[in-house]
Amino acid sequence: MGDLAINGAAPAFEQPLHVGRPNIGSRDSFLAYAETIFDSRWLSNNGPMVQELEQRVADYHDVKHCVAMCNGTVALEIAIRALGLEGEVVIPSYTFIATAHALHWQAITPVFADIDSVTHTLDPDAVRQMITPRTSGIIGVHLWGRASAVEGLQAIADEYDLKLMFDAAHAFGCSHKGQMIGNFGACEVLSFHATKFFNTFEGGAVLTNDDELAETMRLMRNFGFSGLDNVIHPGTNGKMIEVSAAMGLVNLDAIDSVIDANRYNYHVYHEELSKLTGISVLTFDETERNNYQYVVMEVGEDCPMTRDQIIIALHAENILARKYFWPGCHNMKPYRQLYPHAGLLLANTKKVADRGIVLPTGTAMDTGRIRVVTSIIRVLLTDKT
Ligand code: T4K
Repeated sequence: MGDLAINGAAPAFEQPLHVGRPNIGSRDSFLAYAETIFDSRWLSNNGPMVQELEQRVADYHDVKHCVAMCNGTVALEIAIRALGLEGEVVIPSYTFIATAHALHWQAITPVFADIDSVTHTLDPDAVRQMITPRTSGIIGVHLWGRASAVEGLQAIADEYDLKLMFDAAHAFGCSHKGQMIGNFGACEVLSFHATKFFNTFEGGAVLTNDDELAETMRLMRNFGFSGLDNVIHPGTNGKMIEVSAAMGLVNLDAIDSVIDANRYNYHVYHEELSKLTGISVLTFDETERNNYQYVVMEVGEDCPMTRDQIIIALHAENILARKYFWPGCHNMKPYRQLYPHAGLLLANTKKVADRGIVLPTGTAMDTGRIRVVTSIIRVLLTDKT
């Protein structure tokens, strides 16, 4: 086909379409908050805006505590430490590298268990296989905002006396069986990175109903200080700054419209792409609350093109689709060298990581652009059949 950029035509889009283009609420409100920050000269250290954001995020998730942090990775590290994880912790390999690094960084061994190829989240039976006398915990990841097998993982944690926590970086505003994320396991960790549908520039938080755990994490994120000159706990600097909290407050005000845009985009993609054979779009349980922030297309075995061929063709059109979280953490350094045989037990991880394509969505997209993206995919696939 001569009208495709891979065949020499001009790209469909002059400017690149990114996955993870930030959603930004009212600029005027943000600038007003910034004036308040400057006037008050209160920039960091658990300021009033951080406290307000924590209260609102906790209320939003119907959970007792939200402990805001400077990013999701530090939030993971602090939660892992506050829970007293050590030795080995079972996690999926099919996740963002931060889940594994947050453990390795603290000399804890991430043990990769396989996922379910339909849900893309940890398969409890695979987790069970990986438990040893050194195992202290499990970290489930609510990938794409779809809840992990919460009950299955909790049952294993109870049986083996393990700590269970969740990496909920994708799951802000999502629910499981009618209950908001934040209420499962000992605690759940959110990311507010710029590319997440709810952002604070950089940021993250831990949600928990455990008073003691929340208090420990509050100490840990502020060097262990309890009042002036009084350090009562080991700690680090995990504090969120006021300007980040201000961005969070502004983006919380806009959250319903962002979710509406994401939901609408997802439905347009789903409707258009489900007409094609060889590919499918990952669905969400419409009876739950979803943020629809990731639109994930899966390339089936009957697809006339490989996933990588489709990605190359889309990139040529300036559609910067992504192959998150290929090739799996176990295939990245240092884990590839440390555990060279990990892949032997990760067949579903490989299968899923090799066929996923994440498409641009969010408020930077609209129906017109999405229809161009889907028609390019249609032409690509039809041309090959
Ligand atoms: N656990 C899970 C399951 C996670 O997915 C993540 C983060 C974490 C833990 C850790 O949370 P944080 O410590 O990050 O809070 C992104 C993000 O950097 C990362 O936060 C996120 N997961 C991951 C899934 O995606 P990349 O590889 O997409 O690259 P990045 O950040 O360069 O952004 C992608 C594209 O977005 C850029 O090409 C352009 C666009 N973009 C990006 C930024 C930052 C913008 O248009 N504006 C921007 O400001 O990693």
